[in-house]
Amino acid sequence: MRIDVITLFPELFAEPLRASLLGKAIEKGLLNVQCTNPRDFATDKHRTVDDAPFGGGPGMVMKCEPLFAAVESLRDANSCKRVILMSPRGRRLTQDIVRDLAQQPDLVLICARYEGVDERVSQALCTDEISIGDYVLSGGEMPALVVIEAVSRMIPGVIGDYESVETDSFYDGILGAPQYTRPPEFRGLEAPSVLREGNHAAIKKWRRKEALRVTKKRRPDLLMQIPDADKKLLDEVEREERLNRED
Ligand code: 4GO
Repeated sequence: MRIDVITLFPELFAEPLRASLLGKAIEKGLLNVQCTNPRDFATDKHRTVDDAPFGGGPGMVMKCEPLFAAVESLRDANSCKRVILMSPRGRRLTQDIVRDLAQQPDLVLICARYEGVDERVSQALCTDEISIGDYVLSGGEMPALVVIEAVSRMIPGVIGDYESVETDSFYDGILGAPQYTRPPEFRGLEAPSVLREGNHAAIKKWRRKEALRVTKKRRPDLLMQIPDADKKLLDEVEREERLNRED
């Protein structure tokens, strides 16, 4: 997959793309990330990329021309079918959106700075506007890195052991089950014995049940569309919780 990032600060991408899984994905040729600086497409002698907002107000707005020119310069290397503006006004990123983006052959991610971009950028240049959560950052670079990392791990071959993707939180819409490793007992805290007894059917059921338990406690909104098999397990969880309350 090819990802083009439009950013005034390409240096923010160097280290995160070198380390760990992303570095390996790039090394293996599974992922190609290229930064394009809109400043290189400014035509005046000061290389201006921003201007004062029409109507007045604080700060500066990123101009249309350098952003359009930067994206249009990619037309050969990138289909530009999905041009995504990272913005707190966007659709909130979910694993479903990540999965959809991971199916694309290429993506363009636009990182805003200052007070944001001229509205005509989101209107006529971008196909999507995505937010990584309800908070404001000084630029879209960290959100773009979040998208790159989330999307990359869904590309076959990026994570050697694909099974580990399938046990992630949100993989099938609910939170992940608790995990334990050695030692079996730490400062009086025990790892559940079922995980150490080698009964794989029992382990599978325990994990599913605990995943449902933690989801019910922390994110009940995610339980709206679980399959019937899970509803039975959730009933068991609820019965156990009632019994615990009684004694
Ligand atoms: C995206 C961009 C937050 C997000 C941003 C987010 N802040 N929640 N800041 O995904 C306007 C200028 C947008 C800086 C940018």
